[in-house]
Amino acid sequence: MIKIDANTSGVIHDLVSRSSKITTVSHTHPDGDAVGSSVAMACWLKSLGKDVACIFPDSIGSNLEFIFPSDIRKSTIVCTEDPKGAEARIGESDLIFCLDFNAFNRTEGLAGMLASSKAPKILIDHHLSPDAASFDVCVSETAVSSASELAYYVLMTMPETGGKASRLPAGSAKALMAGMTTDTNNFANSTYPSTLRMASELLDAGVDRDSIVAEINWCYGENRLRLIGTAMKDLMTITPDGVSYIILDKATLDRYDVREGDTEGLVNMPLAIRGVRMSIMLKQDEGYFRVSVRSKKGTSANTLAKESFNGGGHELAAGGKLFFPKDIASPEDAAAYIEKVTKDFFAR
Ligand SMILES: [Mn+2]
Repeated sequence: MIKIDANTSGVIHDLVSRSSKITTVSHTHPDGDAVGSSVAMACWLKSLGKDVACIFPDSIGSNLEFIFPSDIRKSTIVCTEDPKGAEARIGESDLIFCLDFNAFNRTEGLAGMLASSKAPKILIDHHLSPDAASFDVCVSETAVSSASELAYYVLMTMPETGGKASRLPAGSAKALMAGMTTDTNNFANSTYPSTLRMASELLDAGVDRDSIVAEINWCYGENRLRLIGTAMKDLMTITPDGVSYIILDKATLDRYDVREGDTEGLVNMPLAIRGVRMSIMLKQDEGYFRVSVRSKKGTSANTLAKESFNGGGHELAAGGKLFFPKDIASPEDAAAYIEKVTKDFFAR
């Protein structure tokens, strides 16, 4: 069961009380949990009268826009769109909340700005091996569903809520439920007793879960389903070790006009096959593939992502990058690379 110790909670509350310009930062390619935990903290800080901004390294999928109240969206900066704005904001912040990532390099373009910022930094995260030295306060737990869940329990220890979800600003309550729901795939994975308790308390406090689930699941364009059809029928390969892999190259991404968020969840689908132990998806970008790895219990997605894809994350859900020409000579070599590294991985 999660327990935010009183000392940590007191330090966080003191830092917040002493600060007026407070900024949240989350990871590159923000997912529902990155946005949910950021918006939840921002709404709470705003309710305390703070000057708040959320910063994300790059663009937010249109499917996640529903999480933002309009005032928070207005004070949100996307670094790739406004790097100077992001730098200025980080420079003038007197406190920074770092949400849903474990090391500055997960924020790409923001990493240097965070490293040179003198502001105290509070980490709230659920990934393995946080780079604790970079943060002044570390709230890091891996046995939770999401950063949103941890943020919820941090907020519950604040005197303003007194442990009552009904005292959260409505925007925080909704964002926390949304972030937890996306990171658990609607309670399909990494669901703990504390996760269900949080969900129950938020429901009791009046959060409209049905509309959140509808926003998450029913918000895609036709292109996404057409892409999934092609991916499953023509692009999925399954190796003798039970590794499924799908490579979305540039031509495929262009043909289906794939935008941020369109491939969400696709990597989980091959795990539905009984004999598949691990699923890998590659998505081509400039000079590298974005890599997602998922696995079933007993197989470590984190280890493979760390060893072979310059990444890491959670035991059963991790990510990374495969660079060309550094790791493979050209994009066409990706399939052979996956076959080789997974064969070696399962051979030991
Ligand atoms: Mn997360």
